[in-house]
Amino acid sequence: MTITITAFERSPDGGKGLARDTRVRWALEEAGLPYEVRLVSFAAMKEAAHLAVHPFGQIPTYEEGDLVLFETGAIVYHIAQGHAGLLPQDPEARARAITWMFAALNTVEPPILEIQTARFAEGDKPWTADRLPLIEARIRARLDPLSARLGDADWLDGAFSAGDLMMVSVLLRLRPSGLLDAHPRLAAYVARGEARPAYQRAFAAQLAVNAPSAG
Ligand code: GTB
Repeated sequence: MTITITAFERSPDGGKGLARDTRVRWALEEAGLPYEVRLVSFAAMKEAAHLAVHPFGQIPTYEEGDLVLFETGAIVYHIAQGHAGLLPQDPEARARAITWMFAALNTVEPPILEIQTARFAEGDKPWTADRLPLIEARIRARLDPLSARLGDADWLDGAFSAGDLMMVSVLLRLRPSGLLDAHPRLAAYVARGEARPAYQRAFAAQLAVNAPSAG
C-alpha cells in the first residue's frame, strides 16, 4: 500500500531539515519503506482538503490506504511497531524505547520550542531579553540529566531505537541556538544520529525540495 506524507512546499528553514517531516522520512527510511510526498503551501494547510487530514492544519501527515494519521509521535510509533529496526522485540526494552519517544516529545521538546518562539516569533517584544535566560535555564535542566543518563553510551537504551530517532530529531532543533555544543556528549549523540544512512537519505530528500540547487 502506498504511503504518502505531507511536507512544506517550502520550509522556512530552507532545507536544514528542522521541519517535522524529516523525522517521519527518517523513520520510513530506517524501516525501508518507500513513500510519496505531497507538498503543501502555508495557505493550502489551512484549507478544507488538508484540514480533513490534519485538524490543526499542520504538516506532516501520513496516509496509508484508509489510515490517516497526524502527530509525528503517533506516525513514528505506527511505523516503528509495524517494521523491524526501530523498536526492540523484548517487551520491556520496547516499553523503555517508547518511553524515550514520549520523553523527547513531552519533556525535552517543549522548552526547545519555547526558545524558538521567543527568538523568532517574539524577538521584537520587550519581554524577550528577560525571558531568554529563563528559557535557556529550562533547556539546560533537560540537557544536563539527559547527558548524564546517556553517559558514554551510543544510544539511550542499548541499540538505536525510535526513542533515539525522536530524541535526536528534537535535539537537532537546538543547533542554531548553540546550546547543544555546551553538551559534548549530546552533540556527539546527535552527530551519530545524523550519520546514519537512513537519516542521510531523509535529509537529502527534504533538501531536494527546499534547496533544489544545493544537491
Ligand atoms: N505536534 C505536532 C507534530 O509533532 O506533528 C507539531 C506539528 C507542527 O508543528 N508542524 C509545523 C507546522 O505545520 C511544521 S514543523 N506549522 C505550520 C502551522 O502550524 O501553521 C515546525 C517547524 C517549522 C519550521 C521550522 N524551521 O523553519 O526551522 C522548524 C520546525
